[in-house]
Amino acid sequence: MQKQLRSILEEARNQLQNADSLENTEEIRVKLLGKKGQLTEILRSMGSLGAEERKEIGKLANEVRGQVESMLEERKVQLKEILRNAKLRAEVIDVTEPGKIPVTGVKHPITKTIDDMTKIFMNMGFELTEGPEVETVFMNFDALNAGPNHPSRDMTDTFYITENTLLRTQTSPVQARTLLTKEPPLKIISPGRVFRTDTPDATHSPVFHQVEGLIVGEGVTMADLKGTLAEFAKQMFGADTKTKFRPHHFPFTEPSAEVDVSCFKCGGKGCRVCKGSGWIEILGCGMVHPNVLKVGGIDTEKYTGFAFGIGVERIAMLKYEVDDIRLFYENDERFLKQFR
Ligand code: 2NL
Repeated sequence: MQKQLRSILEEARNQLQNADSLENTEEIRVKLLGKKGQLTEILRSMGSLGAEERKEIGKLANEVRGQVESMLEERKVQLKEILRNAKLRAEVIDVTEPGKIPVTGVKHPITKTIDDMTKIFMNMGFELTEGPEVETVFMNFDALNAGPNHPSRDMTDTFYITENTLLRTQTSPVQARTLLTKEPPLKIISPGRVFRTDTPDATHSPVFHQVEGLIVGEGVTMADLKGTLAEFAKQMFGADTKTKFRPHHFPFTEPSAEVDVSCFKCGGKGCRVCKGSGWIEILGCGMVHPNVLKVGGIDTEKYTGFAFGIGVERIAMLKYEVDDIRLFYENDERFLKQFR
C-alpha cells in the first residue's frame, strides 16, 4: 500500500507536468483524489489492516493527498499564467502598422446622375414615383395620346412582349398611372429604365434611363414650366446657365418644346462639348395635352399641367465628357473608378 501511495504521488507529478489545460488538471484530480479515485480506493481497503498499520498508512495517505492537492494547485496557477500569456500574445496589436484602406465601390455615373437630378426636383417639392418596366400598350401609348398609327408604336422601335404588353419606351406610363389613380394637384418625378430597339453605337443603347416630371394643378402655365426647367438647369450645370426653349412636337404635350442650355464647358463661346454652337440640347417638355388629362378623368377646364422628359445618359455623357454610351454598361473598373 505504501508503494501504491508513492506511485500515486509519482503519477501526479508526471501527469501534471504534461497537463496543458485546466480541464486536464481536473481530470487528474478526479482520477487520483475523486470519489472513485485511486487514493479513495486505498483508504477504503484499509479496513483489512491492523490498527498500527492502519494509523501509519492513514498518515501517509493524508500526506499524499496534501501533496497531490498542492501540486494540483501549483500546476493550475502555472497553467492560468501560461494560457493568459498565450491569449495576450495572440491579441497583440501593432499600433505602428499603417492602416488598411478598405476598397469600396463607387456610385455608377448613371446612378449618380439620376440621384443628382432627382434631388434637384425633390427639393422643389416633386414626389418620387416609380412604376413597372413591363407596361401595357395602353399606358405606354394610348393614354399618352400616341394615336393607333403613331410611328413610335412600330415593332421596329418598341420591344413587344405580347400584343398588349411591352417594355416601356419612356417613364411617362408611370405618370399616366398617377393621372388615373390620383387627384390633382400632382407634382411627381419618375426616374427609371426604358427600352427601345436601337442598335448599340456610340450614342444609342436599347436600354437607357429617363427622368420625367409632371405637374397638374389649377393655373399651371408655360411660365411655370420655363421657370422650373431654368432653375433645374442652373442647379445641374451651374448658376450662370442660360436656357433656350425651341418649339418642337410630342404627341403628349401641346405646345411642346426642346430645351437647350448654354454650354457649361465654354460658357457659350463654342467648344468640343457643344460642338461649336455654344448650346446643348438637354430635354423635351410641354404643356400636357388635354387628351392625356382626359384619360385620367381630369377636368381640363379647371386644370392644366406641364411635363418634361430628360435623357439621363445624354446628361451624364455631357457632364463627364464620355463620348461612347456603351462605356456606361460595360462596367470596366478602369472606367468606373474615375467617378470616385
Ligand atoms: C424627351 C421628351 C417628354 C413628356 C416627356 C409627359 C408625360 C405625361 C404627359 C405629358 Cl404623363 N408628357 N412626358 C413630355 C414632354 C417631353 O420627353 O425627349 N425626352 C427625352
